[in-house]
Amino acid sequence: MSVEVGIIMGSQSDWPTMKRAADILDELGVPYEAKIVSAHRTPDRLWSYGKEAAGRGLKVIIAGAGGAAHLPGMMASKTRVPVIGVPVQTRALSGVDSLYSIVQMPKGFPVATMAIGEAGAANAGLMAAGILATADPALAERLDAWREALSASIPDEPSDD
Ligand code: RP5
Repeated sequence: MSVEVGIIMGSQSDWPTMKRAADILDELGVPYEAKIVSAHRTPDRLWSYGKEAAGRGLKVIIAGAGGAAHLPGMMASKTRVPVIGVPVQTRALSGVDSLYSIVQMPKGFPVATMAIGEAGAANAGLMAAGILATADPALAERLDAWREALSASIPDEPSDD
């Protein structure tokens, strides 16, 4: 079966954040590919990736970028494959720049925008798994179990430790 989730990011420096999405997909047994595709530094790569995404069998694209974060939106403009955007936390503006760059898409080209940083990347992995689980009962069971385990790990009361 072809890989159905593509994780793309603007730079190698985004990988520590985007790896949180990959970790979740590993935990849930969802195959993925991870690529560096920069809207500014490798625009031709972005164009080819978007042009070929649906034909290659990708079902969801998780796109993370920081600063002037045009990657998720540009990818959404080039493919009908759903794009989940992850605003990478930046030093200068703490990722608010990334968030605003990703979230304010014009009507017609949606990007499902997550929270800033690692929590957003992890949630992007969960969102991608949830989308695939609508047509994959075995994955749906694994995702339900993952969610139940998380709930079960939360203590009833706080401790001083
Ligand atoms: C963006 O610029 C990338 O997504 C990254 O978050 C940011 C900084 O990139 P580097 O200068 O660290 O390569 O395009």
